Amino acid sequence: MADELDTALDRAAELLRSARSIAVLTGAGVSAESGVPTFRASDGLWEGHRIEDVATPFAFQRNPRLVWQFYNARRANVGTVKPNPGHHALAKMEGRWGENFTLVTQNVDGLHRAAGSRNVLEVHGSLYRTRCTGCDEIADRGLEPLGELPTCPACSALLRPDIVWFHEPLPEDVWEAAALAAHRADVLLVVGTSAVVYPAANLIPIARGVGGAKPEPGKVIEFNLTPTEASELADVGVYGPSGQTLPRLCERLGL
Ligand code: BJW
Ligand code: ZN
Repeated sequence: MADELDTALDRAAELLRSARSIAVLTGAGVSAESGVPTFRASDGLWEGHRIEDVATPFAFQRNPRLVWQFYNARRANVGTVKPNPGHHALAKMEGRWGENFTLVTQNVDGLHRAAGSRNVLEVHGSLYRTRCTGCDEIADRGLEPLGELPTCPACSALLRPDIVWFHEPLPEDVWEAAALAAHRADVLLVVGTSAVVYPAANLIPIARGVGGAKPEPGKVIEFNLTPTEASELADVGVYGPSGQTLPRLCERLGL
């Protein structure tokens, strides 16, 4: 088993050494070792509610208090956690590839930036920000407690978390930048995501050039505990906790 992991890490390092442009897609698994719960683990519930029942615009219309309870609990949790060695390894890699390294994250916890990553595209929004349901103003509120039904200082309308819920479009400029990074990438790392949520999961076929969109298909390397929906399109699968496997990859790259 250890041999299999070593072989996969060797192959991953070899692909990366010859890559000019790298994109990364991360999901909740990269933050699991920091103590942030993932979405689709065996219980996968928040106080008995499925994520699909609290993370939609319809849920917010129906019961904004419940939805704010969910997000205030998540904001409080994120205030107690720190980036783990997996986040730090990705920040180190950006140091080596510079502007040719783009980190696309589905996470809303801010831990990649806290680890020092700079070129970060948050495609599902951020727990740090609020958006006004009246005037649309977006504000960075850090992790300060926001109360049960926070309102806009400018127009008094109800605030919502600046998070992309199911049935909502991703922010267009952020999504376009993410798709371009995947299209340009020689290698895409897919880290800690079940790859079942779209359009984020489409970055994998985009990087591969499925449909003939790229002269030279990009390589895909998956880092997860287990194979996922992404595995079929992956050239290499590195299975183990990303807080351990990503630092081992960095060692092989001399970082
Ligand atoms: C480790 C580890 C360790 C653990 N080391 N690994 C039917 C078919 C296809 C699509 C749809 C459909 N019905 C609806 C849709 C569309 C829908 C969708 O994709 N649904 C699917 C579930 C089927 N998508 C949308 O609605 C999107 N919008 C959209 O399509 O808009 C269209 C539109 C256009 C124009 C106008 C209007 C609309 C929006 C999607 C937004 C998703 N948002 C969420 C909630 C955010 C709320 C919040 O955070 O509070 O984002 S859903 C939730 O899932 C969250 C995550 O970012 C996202 C992805 O989850 P992730 O990160 O992959 O986590 P997990 O838990 O699933 O996986 C963790 C993985 O880590 C596992 O694999 C573990 O093994 C691994 N792991 N420990 C390494 N130590
Ligand atoms: Zn307002």
